[in-house]
Amino acid sequence: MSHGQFFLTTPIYYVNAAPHVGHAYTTIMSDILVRHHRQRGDDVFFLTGTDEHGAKIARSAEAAGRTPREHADALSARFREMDEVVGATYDFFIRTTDERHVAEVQNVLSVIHDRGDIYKGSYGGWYCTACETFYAEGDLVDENRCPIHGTAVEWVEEENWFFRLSAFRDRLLALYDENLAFVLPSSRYNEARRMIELGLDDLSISRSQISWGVPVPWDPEQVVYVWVDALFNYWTATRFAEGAEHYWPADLHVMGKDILKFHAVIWPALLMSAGIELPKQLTIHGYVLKGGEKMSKTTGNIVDPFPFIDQYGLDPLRYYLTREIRFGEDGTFSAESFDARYHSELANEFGNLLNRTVNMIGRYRDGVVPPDHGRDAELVAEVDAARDNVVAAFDAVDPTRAVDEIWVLVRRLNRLVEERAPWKLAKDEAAGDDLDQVLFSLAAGLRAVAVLLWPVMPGKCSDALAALGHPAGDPTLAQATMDPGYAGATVAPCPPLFPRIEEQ
Ligand code: ME8
Repeated sequence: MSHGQFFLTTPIYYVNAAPHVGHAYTTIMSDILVRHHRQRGDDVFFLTGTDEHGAKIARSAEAAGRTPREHADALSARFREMDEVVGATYDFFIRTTDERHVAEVQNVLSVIHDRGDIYKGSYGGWYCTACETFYAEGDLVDENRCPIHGTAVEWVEEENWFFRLSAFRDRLLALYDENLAFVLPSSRYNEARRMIELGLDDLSISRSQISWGVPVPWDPEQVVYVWVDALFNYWTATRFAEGAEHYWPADLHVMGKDILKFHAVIWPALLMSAGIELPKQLTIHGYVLKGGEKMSKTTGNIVDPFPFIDQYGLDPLRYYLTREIRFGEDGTFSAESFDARYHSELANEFGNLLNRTVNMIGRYRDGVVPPDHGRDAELVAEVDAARDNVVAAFDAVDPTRAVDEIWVLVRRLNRLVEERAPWKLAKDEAAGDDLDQVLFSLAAGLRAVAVLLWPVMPGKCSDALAALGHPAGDPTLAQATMDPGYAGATVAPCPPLFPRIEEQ
């Protein structure tokens, strides 16, 4: 197994409103990816944070009767709280109002300016403040509405500093040609490549009419366009977070499809200009929908994750999001499908099987995992294959497929218990070795399941491993095997992992 470095980022979220399931989704998927990499022995750096400058934040602060700084402090804290509630094991939380970030953004922009890639020009266009971006007339819906938020755009005209994005077309195309996996999934790679092929307009990278931002170093009357300020967070964090310098370039930027262009086109061009090494890969996921529509802080169509955590616990939410919403595609969050997966998959297929196994080992073998008589070679191969398939799914940045692979094993173990009926073997004195074997196979198979599933449900899988007599501590991938040395472990009966939830 390769041991390497793994630097993963989430988008830095706008502090215009409180987090919802959409943000929790990106952060949870990212957390699952980094936990898996830690299991493989990789040296992980997991970066997240908040995007705190720009007109969008200034206006929401005003509406809340606060200064932008007070507003950013209050809402950035809410995002940190979300991280804690969803179990995100980030290594550093960056805020773009951090003076160290501001200084680094100014330095790097000066480099781009010195290279001759920035010039002064005037610009007029339709601006959506919720997106913090200009739209071409043809992209608007209902004549003057933003295609993402459906809110009215504004005509903004000013003299700004421009980045020569158009000059990077060929270099960007070369990047895409050399690295066919630069953007995942391939449909998003194609979409980004098409944007570049069609030709790129230069990008206005400063604003004169707002003051809440990073001052342009050579023209402090203007502030840096919030997206440029924000994109650089991935790099600036490695400049000032303690011990983080060696992690650049990022291995994986994770994000939703709404911000593809910024990351797949503008970001690499800015880095090329600044002479900074490019990130290795971007992975783009779909939207978590509510009632068929994208959740959005701006439109208020949201699902609050916290009540689901209160009712079912955190790990079921992490599991549900991974399994129900195919990574890379849009998917609908609904209370009904949540409840159905909780009861049929978690409570019945996984939780019940664990309880039955532990109880049978208690009843028939005094709580000690019996020896492996080597009669289940097929299952040994299946567990090895499941582990390899999970690794391959994570290499392809597909946590949904990883869980699907694990679930094949869960169902296999459920069939095993029905086919071999240990309760019948227990009545037959001549079947002692057969009973040993099925109990060993069930316990060792479940142990492998809990190890593989641990990045998705760290709390519940740790409980399962404790019940199975596995030593405490974060499990490593190498422990997902049918190791005969596991025999002799002492199981510990536990309450149901996923208690039934009565409808309220
Ligand atoms: O765009 N489904 O911040 P943001 C899935 N500050 N993911 C969702 C989602 C949904 N319904 N809603 C939000 C910004 N997300 C910028 C980013 S990065 C340099 C700057 C997730 O608060 C998804 O990851 O609008 C999406 O890309 C991100 O939140 C947008 O968060």
